[in-house]
Amino acid sequence: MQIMINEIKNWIKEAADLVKEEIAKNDMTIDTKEGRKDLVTSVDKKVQDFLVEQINNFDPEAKILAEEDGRDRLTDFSGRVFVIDPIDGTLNFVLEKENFCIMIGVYEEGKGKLGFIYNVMQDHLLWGGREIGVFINEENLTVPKDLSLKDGLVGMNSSMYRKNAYNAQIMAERSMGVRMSGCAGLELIGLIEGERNAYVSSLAPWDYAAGSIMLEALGMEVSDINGNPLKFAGRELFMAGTPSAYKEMRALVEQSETENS
Ligand code: 2AM
Ligand code: CA
Repeated sequence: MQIMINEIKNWIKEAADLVKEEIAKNDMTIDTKEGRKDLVTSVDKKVQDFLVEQINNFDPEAKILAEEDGRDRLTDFSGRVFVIDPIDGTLNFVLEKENFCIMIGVYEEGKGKLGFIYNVMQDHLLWGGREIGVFINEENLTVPKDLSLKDGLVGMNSSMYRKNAYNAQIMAERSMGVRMSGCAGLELIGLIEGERNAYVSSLAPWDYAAGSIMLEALGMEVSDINGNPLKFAGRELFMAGTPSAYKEMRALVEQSETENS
């Protein structure tokens, strides 16, 4: 496992250098996917191609689930699976040139083994898993405090908040405040480091894979909004939090469903 950890760290650092070079060149192409706010750039594709090539060289048998280039569906999770988001927070990448991440999750026989989230512009790598614990760069991370909903900041997607979906506005009201970074990786880093108590958003598997592995290693709760295991099949409502905040938020979700039925 140590060999694989070192390999993946090297790939991520090389991918990040590639991203920084592309920012400096300032000639990336930007296309839309499913609407004017759903962007993909030539850099997302270059980074994904680079990571796919490294994975194929390292383990030709491994399967890959990744956001771009028609690799976004996988039904067979047997063996080793790499789940990749080449750039998480593409809108931030394009508009802010910061606040985006590169993420890789490694699964073996359907079980989360290793997660990596790299905040590229801050040179901040979170990595780890159940067997080895979680690290920030080379520093071992301790399990964050079990913050209750009222004692911390909740990460939330803006549309859920606006529509008060699943009592999202009440979750926000009961917390210390809401944060919306536009980057799932940053929200998940916040939770892993104990700077957030929960995160709820509509996410795809490559948005939540790496973070879920590290959160579970730290004893945090991770599921879909109804408390069921995540499906790794398209976008779904993701919910994660400290045990206390998660429990309170799940109760608010259930309450909203009773009120609406
Ligand atoms: P992405 O940049 O890799 O697409 C923004 O709220 C966060 O949610 C980002 O991490 C973004 O990841 C993710 N996300 C997933 N699907 C999205 C969508 N259809 N529109 C906007 N953000 C999406
Ligand atoms: Ca992406």
